[in-house]
Amino acid sequence: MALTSPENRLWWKEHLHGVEIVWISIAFLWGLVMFFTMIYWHIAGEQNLSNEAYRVAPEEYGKRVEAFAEKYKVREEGTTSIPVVRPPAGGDAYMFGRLWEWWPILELQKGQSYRLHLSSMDWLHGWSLQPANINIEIHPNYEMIITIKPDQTGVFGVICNEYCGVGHSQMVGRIYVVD
Ligand SMILES: [Cu+2]
Repeated sequence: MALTSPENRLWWKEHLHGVEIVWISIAFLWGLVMFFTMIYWHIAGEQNLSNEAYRVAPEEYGKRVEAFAEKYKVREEGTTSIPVVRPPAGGDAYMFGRLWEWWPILELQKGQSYRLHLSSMDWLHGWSLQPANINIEIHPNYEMIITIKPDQTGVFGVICNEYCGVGHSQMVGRIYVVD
């Protein structure tokens, strides 16, 4: 009974029944199978993104994104004059999320790869690229970097998929992919 202390307190020296050994072995081996399946599927199934994460202060990240937008801006769009930024092919692209927008708009070239830096200025947001359905959680103080290579032209939407307040549903960004 569990209410009284066991006779033999050295539980790890207790005799194990054969059937217990079998169950423990099966569970352990199955755990190993699932662990290696995760690694295998990451590579073979291209299921999860390989990303890098670095610590960064939001103010500092914001300055880098603004400098990036300033340098490569090609035009402005909308009533809020949001810059459309065209980073050099093969280079770095930056975007941040904040209450309640994704900034700036990016214009990428099809077939070129980019290191896309993402972070939040204030709160937890979810960077969700549609319709490609690529999803990354965006935290303040962390800079996530994913390598992307757009394989089709078009207009892609970025929505926020982590509820972040009253403006959450209006938190829509954009990425253009051109030839
Ligand atoms: Cu959000």
